[in-house]
Amino acid sequence: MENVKTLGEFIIDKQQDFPGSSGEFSKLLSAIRLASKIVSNKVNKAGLLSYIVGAAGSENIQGEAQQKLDVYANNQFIKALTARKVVCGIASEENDEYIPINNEGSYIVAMDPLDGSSNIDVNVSIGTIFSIYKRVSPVGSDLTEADFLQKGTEQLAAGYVIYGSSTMLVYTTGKGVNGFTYDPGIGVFVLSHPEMKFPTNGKIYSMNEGNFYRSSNGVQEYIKYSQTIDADTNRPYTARYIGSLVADFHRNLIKGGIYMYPSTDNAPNGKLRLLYECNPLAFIAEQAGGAASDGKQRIMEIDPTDLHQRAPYFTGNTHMVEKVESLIASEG
Ligand code: P6P
Repeated sequence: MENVKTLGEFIIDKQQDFPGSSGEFSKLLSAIRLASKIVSNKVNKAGLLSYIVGAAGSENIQGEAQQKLDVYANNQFIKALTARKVVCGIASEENDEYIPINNEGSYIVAMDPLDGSSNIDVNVSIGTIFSIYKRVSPVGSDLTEADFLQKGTEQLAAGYVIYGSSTMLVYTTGKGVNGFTYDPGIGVFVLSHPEMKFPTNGKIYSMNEGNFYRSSNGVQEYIKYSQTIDADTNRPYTARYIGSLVADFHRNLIKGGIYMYPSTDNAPNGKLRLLYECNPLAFIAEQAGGAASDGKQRIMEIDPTDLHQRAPYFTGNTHMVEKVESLIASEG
């Protein structure tokens, strides 16, 4: 294990990036690290533990059947974050209302504890997505919804955990993006992908093309653009869609590409949730030299009005996001 930096060491090294934080922020990231290990352990056994796999018999606010692993992951992250006493409240995809934790805490967490959970039973990679803010209400007071309805530009940190062929934790605190791979043999995340950046040119596009005719003309034009043969601009692009946001985003971050979940005629605001899917991945995308948009504006500039609001979403290489934005703009 010579010359290997663990996530724990990395968090401590970077602590000076948070002047005035007496290690509170490090405690928060350590709680996420712990819960990620616990969830990874269960996800990797999902097929074996019949009590884990399959629907929990309940539904989340979106009316989606909650998988038992959803509920398990949600509980593990809430428990770990509560134990560290630095978090004042949590907004989770799995909870209709925000969860007050500790009025003395300074930090807000918005999370999708297990995104893509419909893929659990078919053994496809799934992920956790998290976003961290400073509360806006005074420490010691009761939380208000305003503490959660902050623009993505106010994020202190954001990241995701991908439970795939290996488990990785990728996060940013606004000073670049770093990826850590979990070594279950010794129970530590080790720095495996320092200073992650999108490759200069992306040529992968990720979208559920079943929505092609439900999408706007600009989006349809972009799909056709991606499929057009033009050697000078590396086209046709390659279509890759896993149907698990974290997996599609992570592949595009490493190989270059764009992920799109546009507005459709049956879902005018798209499917993805602004607070705990779009904004955290947008922070990472921008820190990695990419972009994230709702098709018309920088996604992190959107002023949220609801915990679970959705937004059309385009994220990845800047040249690809800008191209689809220009085609949407020319729709008139
Ligand atoms: P569709 C999973 O439910 C999710 O939120 C993302 O992880 C994924 O990219 C998307 O929805 C898939 O949605 O409509 O293509 O099945």
